[in-house]
Amino acid sequence: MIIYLDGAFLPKEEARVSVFDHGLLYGDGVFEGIRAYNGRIFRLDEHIDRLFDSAKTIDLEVPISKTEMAEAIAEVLRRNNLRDAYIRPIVTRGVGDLGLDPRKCEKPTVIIIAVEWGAMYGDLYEKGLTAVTVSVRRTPAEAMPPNVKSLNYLNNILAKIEANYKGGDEAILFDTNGYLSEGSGDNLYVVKNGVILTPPTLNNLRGVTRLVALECAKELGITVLERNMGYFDLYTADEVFVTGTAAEVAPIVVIDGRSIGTGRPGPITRQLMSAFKAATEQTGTPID
Ligand code: PXG
Repeated sequence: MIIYLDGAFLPKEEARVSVFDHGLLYGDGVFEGIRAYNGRIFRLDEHIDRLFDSAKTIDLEVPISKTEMAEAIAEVLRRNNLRDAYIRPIVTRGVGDLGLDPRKCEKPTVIIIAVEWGAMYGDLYEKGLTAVTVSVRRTPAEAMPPNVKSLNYLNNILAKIEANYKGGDEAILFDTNGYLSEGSGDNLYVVKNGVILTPPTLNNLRGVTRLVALECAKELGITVLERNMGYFDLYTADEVFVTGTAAEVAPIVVIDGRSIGTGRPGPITRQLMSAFKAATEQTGTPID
């Protein structure tokens, strides 16, 4: 396995970062999760834009350009002979001292890891996932904007831990106002009377898959409304599904023990699953 680290392409064993890197010490850094399908990187520009926007928000200057980042990502895939992959670019604040002041960090660390990875939920795409709502709230935008894909994922990890204890495949988080936010690593949608409802993106991550799913819905002639929602909307939905680079489009059929709709993946979710699959097969930035 070849890893990109600060301009070099190194074997996994040699790709090491300092214990004084603020990415490790404070979660001070940003990352992305990108997929490649059949030799093409899916929505590469959108992911790179979001990486740079995340960095901008935390006042972190990415030491390479967007074009160089795109080229480095493609090169990692080429060097590892990967055509279907999950790609993880990371930019940390870099090496500093044991104080949190980022001015002590001279230069950001840039890492790109790529691994072979298929469907995240296996046979659950057919059966549907079980989800549980969790007590931990999504970090409010006025504290740490959920739009920043930062290296501090403890908010999401606490949600995942709670879901694990409660026996759910995925966690559903509310924000501090009691509105639906998102899953631990994916965006959330409710289908009611043929309309797709999804929370506005102030209290969740502006997912790239969300963007694609909404484009697919538009092409299919399905109305999408952004709306603040609560428990009621979730439990009384005809269908619920989540989207993410890792999860892709995944149906949720049980929430907190309640069966959602028919208890089977619904027709609108299924339509979006195939439309999304087609998009991954037909578009993307070629690796070569
Ligand atoms: N919300 C959150 C909090 C995320 O982390 C998404 C939504 C979906 O965004 P995209 O752009 O991927 O459609 C994400 C991204 C995992 C894992 O292991 C998932 C993400 C990131 C890191 C790990 O499930 N999802």
